[in-house]
Amino acid sequence: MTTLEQLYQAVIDGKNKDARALAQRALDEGANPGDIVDKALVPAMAAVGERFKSNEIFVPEMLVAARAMKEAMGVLEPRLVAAGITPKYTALIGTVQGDLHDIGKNLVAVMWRGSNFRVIDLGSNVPATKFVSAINEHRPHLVGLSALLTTTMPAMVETVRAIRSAGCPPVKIMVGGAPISQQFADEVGADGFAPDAASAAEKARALVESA
Ligand code: B1M
Repeated sequence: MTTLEQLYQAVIDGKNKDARALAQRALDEGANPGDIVDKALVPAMAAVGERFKSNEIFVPEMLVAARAMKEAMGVLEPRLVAAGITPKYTALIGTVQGDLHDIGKNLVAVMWRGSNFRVIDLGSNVPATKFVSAINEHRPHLVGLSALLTTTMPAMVETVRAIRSAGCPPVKIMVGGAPISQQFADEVGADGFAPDAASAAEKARALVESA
């Protein structure tokens, strides 16, 4: 197996020390840091997402793989920055006001990072006004809203409305969370919905690439 193939497998297996060492070895062997991301880390997280979607693995395995990816990125990031290679797309994400659930939102953020997005995580219990000011500040391509409570679905409606009416720079809006459906996304005027973190990564790319 090549070093990149070993790195791909180490991320899937959640072996964070190996992932770090293999990323360093790939650099030492002369691999381009952008290629290491594109040919090993992004495909590994995509494979993890597919296994999660088909219930072959569950949240803990996904988080362990994400940690391994983060370790490898720790080695690559200084080289990527030095080479002026930054992710092409920026995304904001947060759980809407009144809602403290953040595990699913964090997984979506992981999968977006694994798809080579720069992700700014606003956390949970985020008021609509904070989404609006963050969009104005960071000018993301995509904003993701998560809600886990039926009682916070109105806050999602309010947040989409605030973003659309505040004269923000153009941005795609994706919504998700256990009580959210495609029908609800259509009703609130979101651009996209995803039922899980792996689909959220696929949907994110489709939305920003179609813009
Ligand atoms: Co809460 N809770 N909780 N809780 N909690 C639920 C959601 C609930 C279904 C439990 C139940 O009653 N059976 C229920 C909601 C009922 C409803 O509204 N229909 C509930 C309740 C009622 C509450 C409280 C009100 C309880 C109380 O205090 N009386 C309270 C509310 C607090 C608040 O938010 N204001 C509360 C509190 C909590 C804890 C703080 C204890 C804790 C949260 C800890 C944390 O997140 N840091 C908690 C937890 C852990 C849960 C359960 C057990 C698990 C949620 C979770 O993390 N799932 C949950 C019951 C359950 O689901 N079994 C429950 C795992 C996670 C990976 O899945 O978040 O669905 P999920 O994310 C998925 C998808 O939904 C999707 O991708 C993710 C990964 O595949 N997704 C997106 C999520 N966001 C997305 C965004 C996208 C796209 C996809 O695009 C942007």
